Amino acid sequence: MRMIRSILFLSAVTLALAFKNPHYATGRTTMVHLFEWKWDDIAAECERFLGPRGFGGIQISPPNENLVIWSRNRPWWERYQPMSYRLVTRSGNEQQFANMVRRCNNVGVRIYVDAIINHMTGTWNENVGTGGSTANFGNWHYPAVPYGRNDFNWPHCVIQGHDYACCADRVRNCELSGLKDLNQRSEHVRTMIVNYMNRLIDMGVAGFRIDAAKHMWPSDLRVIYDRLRNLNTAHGFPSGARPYIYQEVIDLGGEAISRNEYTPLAAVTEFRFGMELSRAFTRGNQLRWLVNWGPQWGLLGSGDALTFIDNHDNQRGHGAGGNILTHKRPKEYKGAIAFMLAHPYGKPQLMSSFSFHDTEAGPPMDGSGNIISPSINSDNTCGNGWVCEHRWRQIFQMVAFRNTVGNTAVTNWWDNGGNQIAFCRGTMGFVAFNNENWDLNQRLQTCLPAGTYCDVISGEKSGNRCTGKSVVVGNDGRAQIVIGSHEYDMVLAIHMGHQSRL
Ligand code: QV4
Ligand code: CA
Repeated sequence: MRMIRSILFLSAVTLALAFKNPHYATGRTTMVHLFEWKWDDIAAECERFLGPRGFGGIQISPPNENLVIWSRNRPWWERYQPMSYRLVTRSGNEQQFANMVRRCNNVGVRIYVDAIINHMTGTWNENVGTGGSTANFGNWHYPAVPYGRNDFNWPHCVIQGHDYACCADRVRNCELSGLKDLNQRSEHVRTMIVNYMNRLIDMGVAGFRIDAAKHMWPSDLRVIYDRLRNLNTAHGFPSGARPYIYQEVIDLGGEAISRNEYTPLAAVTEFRFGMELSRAFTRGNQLRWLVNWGPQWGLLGSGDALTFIDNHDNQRGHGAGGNILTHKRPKEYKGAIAFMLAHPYGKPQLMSSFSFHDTEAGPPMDGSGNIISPSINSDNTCGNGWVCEHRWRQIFQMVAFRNTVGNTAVTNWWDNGGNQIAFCRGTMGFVAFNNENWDLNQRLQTCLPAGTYCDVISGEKSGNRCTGKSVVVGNDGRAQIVIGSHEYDMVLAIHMGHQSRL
């Protein structure tokens, strides 16, 4: 009896953890959302930058066919209007997709697919997909899947703003801004979705972002997840590995639907994370309070949380929660990103954007709507309208910091009682932040062996010297740490990796 009970207990634990492992290559910790990138460009970026720099994975834009919306000049959000599960979009076709996944996996970088399985397109005047498919909106007919009337939720209704507070069933069974709402209790719908996701798994992807997960019943999602195949061992995954699944549930509190309904299934996007850190790094809160950052702040358990500062929605005022830091406030943004990457809580995701003024505008494109590739400048930053935050030194160097410090704990927390803080990660790394109007100039414990280290924020190691600040650690582990309030960045970071240690 006791044995049966412990077997049952163990299998419940394994089930709960099953979809929460990103299956990064050894020593990697961080993924980046390459928003609206083309597959060929991603493959090249894996080989020339992400692989060598130790990135763990990439969230890609939805790979399935979407409605072409010229009446709005091809907004970025047309990709959230599915026409079919054919792998043809402005990012590339099926062959280019397969090629990207193989080339990225070969250099240790995993691919995570943004899966839109809650709905199909809304009704529009135009009616051709990126793969040439058409639909009959009035009949809820999507022949390229195929879906028909019986595959959608009835009676027809549209989610109203106040539904989020009162009515979970309406949030899940009505349309999200007019997008035709699939019924995931339909056996045919389940089969079509599972076939789509399994095809991607066979092609070597490592997992999925579940778009609009809040708008689907957890019990239906569980059936779908359980039918997914294990990751493809021919792409280097261990046998028996389940896909990594992180569900988009925006839960800032006070709604009928809670993120806790989804954590028993798989990981969840933790939107409170970026909201709180944005507030702290814009001085809406003092950095010293971050001493107990994590669940004590009302955040999810660390293993359940996909963490980020901004995403493709809230960086442009879509979705929920305003005042999120983005690349448009670089000093504060890099501070918040550095804290995310230096602190052990959560599984971090970086945002990599195209620049925009118009919040609806699509990616850089030519007159025919083709996406223009990012160019790479001599200083390794991007051009042609691409921001490429992941190529900012202060950001990619902190990815290396996180990889180096591994599972070490936060120790030797120091603060000035306000907006200057510092801490060690075991004996592997040290980081300091100055978000005051005056300089930080303190002799602090770095927990590192005596020696000279290059600060990876103000510069980098070049041969046997530092292009930015050097930090000399004494035999007692202490070093003089200086971050002027008018410096370009508010962070200083040193660690045991070859990028920092002289
Ligand atoms: C319009 C009207 C509606 C009307 C409808 C009638 O606004 O009132 O009912 O026409 O046809 C676009 C337009 C929107 C339009 C809609 C329907 O912006 O005006 O409705 O299409 O055709 C992205 C954008 C949306 C966009 C959608 C589809 O953000 O603006 O809608 O793509 O193209 C909640 C959810 C959360 C969601 C978030 C944005 O809980 O799940 O809102 N986040 C995800 C994605 C997001 C995406 C979707 C979900 C939908 O991250 O990018 O929405 O797939 O918080
Ligand atoms: Ca729904």
